Amino acid sequence: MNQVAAIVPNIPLSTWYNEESPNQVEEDIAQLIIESFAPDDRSAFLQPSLEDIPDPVSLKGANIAVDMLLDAINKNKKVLIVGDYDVDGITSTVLMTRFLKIMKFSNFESFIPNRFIHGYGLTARSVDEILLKNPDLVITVDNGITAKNEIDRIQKTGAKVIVTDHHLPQENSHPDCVIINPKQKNCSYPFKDLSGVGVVFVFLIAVRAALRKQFDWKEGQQPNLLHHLDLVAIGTIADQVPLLGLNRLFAKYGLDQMTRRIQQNGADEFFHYLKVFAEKTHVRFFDSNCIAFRLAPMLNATGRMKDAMAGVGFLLSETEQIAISRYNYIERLNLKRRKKQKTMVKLAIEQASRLVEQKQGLLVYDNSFHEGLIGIVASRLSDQFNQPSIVVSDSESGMLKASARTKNENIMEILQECEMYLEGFGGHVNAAGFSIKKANLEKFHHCYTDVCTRIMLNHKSEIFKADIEVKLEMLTQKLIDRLKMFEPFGQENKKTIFMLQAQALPIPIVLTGKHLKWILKPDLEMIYWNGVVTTDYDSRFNIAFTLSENFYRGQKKRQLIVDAMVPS
Ligand SMILES: [Mn+2]
Repeated sequence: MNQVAAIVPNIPLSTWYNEESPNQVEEDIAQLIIESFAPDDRSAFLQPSLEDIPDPVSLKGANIAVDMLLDAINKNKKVLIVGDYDVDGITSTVLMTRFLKIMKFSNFESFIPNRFIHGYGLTARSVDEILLKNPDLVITVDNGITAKNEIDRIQKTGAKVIVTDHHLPQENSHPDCVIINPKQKNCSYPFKDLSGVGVVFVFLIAVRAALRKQFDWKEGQQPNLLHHLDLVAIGTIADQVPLLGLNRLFAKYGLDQMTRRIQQNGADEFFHYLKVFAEKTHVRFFDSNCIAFRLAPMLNATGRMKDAMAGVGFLLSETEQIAISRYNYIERLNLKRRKKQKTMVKLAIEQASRLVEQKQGLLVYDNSFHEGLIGIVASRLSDQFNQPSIVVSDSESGMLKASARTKNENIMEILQECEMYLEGFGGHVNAAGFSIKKANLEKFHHCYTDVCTRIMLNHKSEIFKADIEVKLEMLTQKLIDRLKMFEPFGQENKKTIFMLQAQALPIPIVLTGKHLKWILKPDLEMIYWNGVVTTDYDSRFNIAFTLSENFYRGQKKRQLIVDAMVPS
């Protein structure tokens, strides 16, 4: 963010601060933040309640899928759960598995395609593997919505298929089977943005309601699905779906539950993984950062480096001993992943540095790049160079695979303009992937940099938008405590970016040669990661920052984490 020309707050101090009632500052700020959300989303911050989970009767396909699953359970038919190799897919698979285990049903298996053996997702080779297992009923979780041909092939053997997914359906690849996906046509489930594991959870609510009719459960006998929100929270946060509405509810209650579980003595069935993870990583409470930066990368490393079933196995560990040995295995994969990633990032940055002066839009390729890590590396380039970034690798299929990331530009629009060189692409506004023939790479590269250069000419020197302007003396512990009501933070519920005008700053301490730290008060610090060193700290600055708390050696400090700093 070095090219920031000015910082502008959405809500300037003069529009909200009332000097006559300064005691209300925390409440006023909390109110401003609540009002920044759409009216429908506000209540989830005030009194979020699990009672608010909408009834799955409106979930299209759920009724018939419930009958199919209960029929399989009652007749002891062979059930196969087919997951996806990322954290959402892993937790979805584990949630289905836990449920069947609780039902004392054992004639099932789970399978996640191994990208090194079967390719990515439900490929022809995945179907070969599925058919070898002779299933009567296949349930896909977090995948399947675009696998029409593959699912046709499974159904031709007489097996039945239920697709549960949350990805966007495409008209020409829509499977011809029972589908549960809030994004499909004519589904009136009110909440559309569920993760894959969220969809499974809501489906299981419907299954349990049907079971309640079948069995005469006494108080306390029926399976309590709410005990399994740990998995829903992990998948929801890791998949970066908007953390609002129902997703926020799942994440908030799931994280609270996880924290409570590691504080108890011993672990209940299913939760050995949690205790072991917390002990090994010295985690004392769970928040979205802990999931996004510690647990999710570990679980992802299994699918990226080896086999996502190792992640499933870890989450299902039956004893503490088993959990420890599986943790150690996964942590080794994760270290391998980090090492490989470090080498890739270094190479990618070297290449990018040579390109950066020429045209807008970065694209790097090396035949040593690991296909499973190109997305992470593209994110790093986009963070560092603040430009659309594409990382290309060889792949098993012989085609090149690429991952693209942007911050301010719409990558899908950029790719559309160069579509003629691509073999297929898909994704979201700021993240996409595509495959391309090696012979087309150079032509695509030209097209892409031309498009980026044209688009980015329009916003050369940037205005950094902050949310609320405050004064330094407002940044109290009381404010930090009040803002905790907005946790967990994530997609579409980001930490508030404050802005303040500083008159004169003390000389900063330079940490490890590149980070800056100011001690503003004994318990208040300001940190600027990779901060730009200027010598003129006695001038006035506009500073954009988020507020944090830091615990170090038993001491609690308030921290301002700087996003941008501009002389005013
Ligand atoms: Mn997903």
